Amino acid sequence: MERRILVIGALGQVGSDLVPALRQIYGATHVIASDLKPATDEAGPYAMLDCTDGVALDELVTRMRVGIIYHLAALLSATAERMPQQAWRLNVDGLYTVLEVARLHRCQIFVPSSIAAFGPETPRDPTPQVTIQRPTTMYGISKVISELLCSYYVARYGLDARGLRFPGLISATAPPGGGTTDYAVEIFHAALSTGAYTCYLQPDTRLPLMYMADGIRAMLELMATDRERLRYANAYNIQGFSATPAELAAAISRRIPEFQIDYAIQPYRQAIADSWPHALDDSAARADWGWQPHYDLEGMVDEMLRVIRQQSA
Ligand code: AKB
Repeated sequence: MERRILVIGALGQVGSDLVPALRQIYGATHVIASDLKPATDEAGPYAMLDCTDGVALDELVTRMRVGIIYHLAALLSATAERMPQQAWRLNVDGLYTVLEVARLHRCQIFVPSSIAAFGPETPRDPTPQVTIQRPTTMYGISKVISELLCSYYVARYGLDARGLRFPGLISATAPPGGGTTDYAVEIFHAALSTGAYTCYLQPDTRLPLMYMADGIRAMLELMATDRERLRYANAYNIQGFSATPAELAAAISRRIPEFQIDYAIQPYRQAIADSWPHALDDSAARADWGWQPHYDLEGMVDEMLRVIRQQSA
């Protein structure tokens, strides 16, 4: 029997889109979803799991013959700033536990990084693949540690660890929860339900963003690429497009003319966004494994409105 795929943090924003995509490709029984909470559907095998519990994880990987792990469990930037101790425990201790199990069972592993791995001293327009990384948030610090720890396991143990520096991901499937880029998802639901949205970032705050379908495809493509081709296996810059809240609102207004946006700035989230890149240079990903986004701002807005309308029909 072929070794199976385990998704840790399967009920989160990325996992909610990744698990169905993996099940479509590899078959439902080959993809085990896991999270802290009970299962929300019966579409395939599911395990309740706290990824900081190494014994439980080891038992699951052994019993289910897991060969590939997507480790998505993490507190996002805004929540991590409110609860830095919990963020360290999940984002750093949790990753260490998962890497150890991956090492012992020789699993291939995907670990997402983020634009948060950069800080105010990083060149931001665009941010190069290799550059200064001195983030000022607990989430960002945990992402730099995660990149370095994965590199260590690759160099020291030959582990096949891979990852992407994700921009703000936009999806209609599941809400992000606790990030700085959550506005880019909330705005669509608000536009279609009340016709108005109050944004917590300044209208001119430019950030790299990506439609989730591109993010899922990027993960699958990276994991399928020959290892020898990957110069930066566990931390590739990728982005779909860059936009400000005002540009996003204008794109929505072109389709929903009555849509209104106003701004009530949350200083802590604004400070996080101000320390992040405006755009990422993703030329290394394009050169090494053929990365190419399919959705620009307009394509993403069309798709988000179409999918949310379909969900509520
Ligand atoms: C967040 O806003 O914290 C995340 C991220 C950019 O990693 N969406």
